[in-house]
Amino acid sequence: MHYLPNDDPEVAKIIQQEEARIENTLDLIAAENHAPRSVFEAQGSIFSTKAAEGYPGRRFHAGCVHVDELESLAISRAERLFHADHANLQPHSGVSANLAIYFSVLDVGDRILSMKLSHGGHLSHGDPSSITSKCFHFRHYGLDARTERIDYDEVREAAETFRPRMIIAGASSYPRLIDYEKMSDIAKSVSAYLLVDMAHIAGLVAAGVIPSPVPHADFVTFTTYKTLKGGRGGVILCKKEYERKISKTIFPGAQGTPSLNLLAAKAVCFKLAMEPGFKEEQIKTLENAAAFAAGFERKGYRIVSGGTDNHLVLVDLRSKGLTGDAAEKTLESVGIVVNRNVIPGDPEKPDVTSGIRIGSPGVTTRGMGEVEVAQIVELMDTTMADRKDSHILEQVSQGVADLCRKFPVYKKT
Ligand code: DSN
Repeated sequence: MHYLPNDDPEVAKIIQQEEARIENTLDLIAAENHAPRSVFEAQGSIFSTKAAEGYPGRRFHAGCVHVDELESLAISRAERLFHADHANLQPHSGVSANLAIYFSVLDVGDRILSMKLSHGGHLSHGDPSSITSKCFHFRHYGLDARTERIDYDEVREAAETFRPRMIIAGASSYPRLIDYEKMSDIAKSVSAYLLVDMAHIAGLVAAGVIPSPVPHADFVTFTTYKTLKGGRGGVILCKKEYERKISKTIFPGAQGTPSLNLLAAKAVCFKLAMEPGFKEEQIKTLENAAAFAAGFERKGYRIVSGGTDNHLVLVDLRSKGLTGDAAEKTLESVGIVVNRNVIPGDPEKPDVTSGIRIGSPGVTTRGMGEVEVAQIVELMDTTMADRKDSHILEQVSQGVADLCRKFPVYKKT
C-alpha cells in the first residue's frame, strides 16, 4: 500500500488487520479461497473508473480501445477454459448471472424447478426470501432421506407434474457430483431449459477433475472467487444461440458499465487456471476434502451423504450435542473459520443449524496436504469437545498459529 495510509489511514488499518486475520487463521469456508496477488493487482487497477456501457466493438462511450481488448481477451480465455460456445463476463455476481438467465428466456411468473435451499440449494434458486421467488413460480426438489443424494426419479416426477420451463441443477452445500446428463434428459423430456449453477465447483470443472456441465446445459453460471481462485464476480456460459438475448438482458436490461476491474481479474484467473499447477492443486483440493470427511468420521461425527466427491464436507454435529452456531463461534475463537450450515432435515433454525460446512480450497492453496488436514481435524475436534476449557483452547490456538506460520498464504516479498 503506497497511497492509502496517507489518504485514509483508517481504511488502510482495517485492510492491514484483515490481511493479518487471513494470514493467521485457517479458512475452511467452502465458498472462499485465497486468490494470488496478481488478481488483486488487476482488481485494483486503473480499470476501476472507466465508463464502458455495451460490449466489445459496440460501446456507448468513447475511449474503449483497451477495454475492448481486455474484455475480448477475457471472453476468449473463458470460452477456451470451459470449452463453451459463448461467455458473458459482465454479471457483477452469481445472483446477477442467475437473474440474467431467468429474465433472458423466461416470462415473469414462469415455473422453475430447483433444489431446496435447506437441502443444499442457493438463495437465488427461488428461496422465499429471494427476489427470484417473487418473479417466478418455483418448486423445489430435495434429497433422498436415506442417501442424502439427489433422487433423479423424484426430480423427473416433479418435472412431469410441475411442467417447469426451466430446471436448475447446482448447489452451495451439496458434497456430491451431479449427473448433468440425467438432468438434461429430464429437462428435455418436459421441454425445459437446463441451467447449471456451478459457482462452488468452477475451479474443479476448469481443471477437469470433476465432470463439466457445459456439454449438457443450455446455460451455466458461476462465480470466480471460490474454487477458481479469482476475485469476486459472475460469469455466464451458454450456447451461441442465446448470446444475443443474454447480452441484451445484462446490458441495457439490468446493468450499466460492467466492473472492468473485476473483468480484468477474471481474465487473470482464467489464465492461471490453464496452467499445469492449477490442475494439481484442484486434485489436492479433492483429496483434502476426502481427508476431512474421513478424519471427522473416525472421530465419531456423522458426515452428510457419507462422504464427499468435491471440495466440501457437511458435518452433522448432533451426536456431539453441539449446534452449528456454537461450533462456528468456538472454532473462530481459536482461529479456525467455518460456517454453520443446515443439514438435510435439520431440526434447528437456519441461523442455529445442526451442522458445519467445511471446505478444503483455502488450506490447499496454502500448500497443506492430508497430514495437515489430520492435524486440523484433531484441533477442531478438541476445540468442540473441550470448548469450556480455556487452557485447552489456548493450546489449540497455538497449534493453529504454528500451522499458519508454516504455511503462509502470502509469502513476504
Ligand atoms: N453461496 C454462498 C455460500 O455458499 O456460502 C456464498 O456465495
